[in-house]
Amino acid sequence: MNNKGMFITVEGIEGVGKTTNIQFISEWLSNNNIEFIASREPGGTPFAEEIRNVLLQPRDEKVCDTAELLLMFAARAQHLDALIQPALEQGKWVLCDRFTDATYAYQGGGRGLSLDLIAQLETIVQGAFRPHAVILLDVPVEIGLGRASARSELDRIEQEKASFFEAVRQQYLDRADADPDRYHVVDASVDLPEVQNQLQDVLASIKARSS
Ligand code: Z5A
Repeated sequence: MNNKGMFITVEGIEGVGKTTNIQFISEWLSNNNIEFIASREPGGTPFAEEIRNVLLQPRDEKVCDTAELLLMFAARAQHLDALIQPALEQGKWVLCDRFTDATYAYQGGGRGLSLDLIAQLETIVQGAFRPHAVILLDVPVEIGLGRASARSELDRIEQEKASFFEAVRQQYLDRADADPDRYHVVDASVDLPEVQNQLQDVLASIKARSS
């Protein structure tokens, strides 16, 4: 896969502040005259957004873990083909709210599916393509869930127990530990201006690496 722009993903458990901080990152990119698009997973194209609705809608039927995993990658295949790769090839940066790290964290860490199986699907869908930088917003689970539940109704995955999110958070932290050049862990438990000070440093280092 050919890519000229930078592909940056933002990850973390629920309520960590991804939506809030993606707005801040978008402003930073615009102020630095970097042409970019912002997107999200699951979703990002009309077809992938339909898969998102199927995945997140609360329902009576228990969704089997493998079906959930395959739908995440089905949405991702479409998103990569129709939106992410074309934008990168035009030299744009792509800022994405979640990507495959979320699959390792939620379907691997949270659901307990095999990380090898996820890695195989990652190779099938992405080849060797990986985000250039992953910004991991990290908060203790009780803070994230407290913020998320104060804000809106919980979707199907958000209705999981705290132990599920502990495993999700741990998987994210393990992945960041294993690849410190690509992962930027930001303490998102502090006040928003302090979070954004940390983000500015991270963005400056990613920009320096891109040129
Ligand atoms: N999922 C998966 O399982 N596997 C996959 O491969 C992928 C996804 C790609 C998508 O949800 C769901 O899909 C997600 C994982 C799963 N499921 N769950 N559960 P999403 O990414 O669209 O939404 P989310 O994770 O549920 O995010 P969120 O709830 O929208 O939270 P957020 O965007 O991280 O937070 P926020 O809306 O910016 O902030 C939450 C509140 O906290 C809000 O009121 C803010 O004003 C406040 N906030 C933010 N920062 C601060 C600070 N620093 N201090 C105080 N208050 C703050």
